[in-house]
Amino acid sequence: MLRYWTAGESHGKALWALVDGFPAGVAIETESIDAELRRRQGGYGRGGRQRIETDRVEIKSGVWQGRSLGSPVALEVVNKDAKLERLDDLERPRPGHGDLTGAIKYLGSIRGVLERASARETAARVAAGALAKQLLREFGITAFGYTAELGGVRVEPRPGTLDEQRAWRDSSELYTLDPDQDAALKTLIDECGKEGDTLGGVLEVRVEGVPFGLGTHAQWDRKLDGRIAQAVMAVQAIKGVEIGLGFEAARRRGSQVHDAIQFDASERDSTTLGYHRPTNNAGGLEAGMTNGQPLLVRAAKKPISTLRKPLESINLATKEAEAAAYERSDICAVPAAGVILENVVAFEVAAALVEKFGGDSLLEMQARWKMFQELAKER
Ligand code: EPS
Repeated sequence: MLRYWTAGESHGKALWALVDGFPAGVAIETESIDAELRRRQGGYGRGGRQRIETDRVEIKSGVWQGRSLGSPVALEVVNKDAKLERLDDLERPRPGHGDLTGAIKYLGSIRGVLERASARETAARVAAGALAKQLLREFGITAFGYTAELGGVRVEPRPGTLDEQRAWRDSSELYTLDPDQDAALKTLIDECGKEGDTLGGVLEVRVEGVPFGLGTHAQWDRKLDGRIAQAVMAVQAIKGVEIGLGFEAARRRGSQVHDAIQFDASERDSTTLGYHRPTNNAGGLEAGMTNGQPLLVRAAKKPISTLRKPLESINLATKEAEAAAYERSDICAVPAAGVILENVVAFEVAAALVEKFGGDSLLEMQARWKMFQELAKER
């Protein structure tokens, strides 16, 4: 079973991810994890913290001579802005953050909650996901996340190959698939910032090269759509998740929703096994199992809850009405959310891959993947 936990406070010494159940024999490069951490720090609209940090991973265990050992992999991202011991508590909880609810639930400080609720924790999740991607790469599976909407403005992806789209995304400061719209979106962010406000958006993640049969229909907590939805919803500030057509499916008739099934023996590849679906409204998942089509996941991110022009709140000490506290923050972290979601979705796909094809070593997994393809041809 491939799984992970994270630890660490936003201004503590470091963030950690502990990845358990990662198969042996996978070539691991630190650089590709660092590249994801760098992307997470980027995107127009971020705050001062990202100028302080240069996130880098240190692999503390589970890798020897560049390959995974099959033992737990401990990942560390050091915080340059480690100052937790010197920070005071807050008295005026920010609406939308965990400040009020956490302080009441734990009968403690706001600081003790916000430090862990902060989206800085996602650096550890990105590191774990970027490690999982190195396993996916061995099977030709790629996850790709981008900004689809920002502050209510939809950015239609320019049609193109995955490589072209990756190049557009990586040249867009908002990580959209149409860099020509950057200027308008940057103006929107600047104007919002001047008003002391924040912006949300919609992210999409596509996973290509996913074989048939990851996840299962047989038990609710092993359905892959459910697991992906949990991983995505559990990212800070995410308020909605859709798979494939998502909510739009509810508005259409069945004939306009379900993807017809076609077969062409000459097009048998390791992913589709020759089955062709002219549409992918299911987003690659039927009955909680992958169906050989790309996974399509969409998520809604609310605007960051720390506002420079603060909302109405209460001073917890006096119970008097006061404006919420303001700490350095971002105007818009939507592009970063696309990186985070790409990596958390990749992790869930990797976990389902390990579950289906056996986990001790990469070689064993590859042999079982091949055997499954042979057997599936008979079906
Ligand atoms: C973040 C680091 C944080 C915030 C932001 C995300 O750093 P600091 O609090 O030191 O500025 O900028 O946190 C939040 C959005 C939040 O809700 O707490 C990061 O590295 O992503």
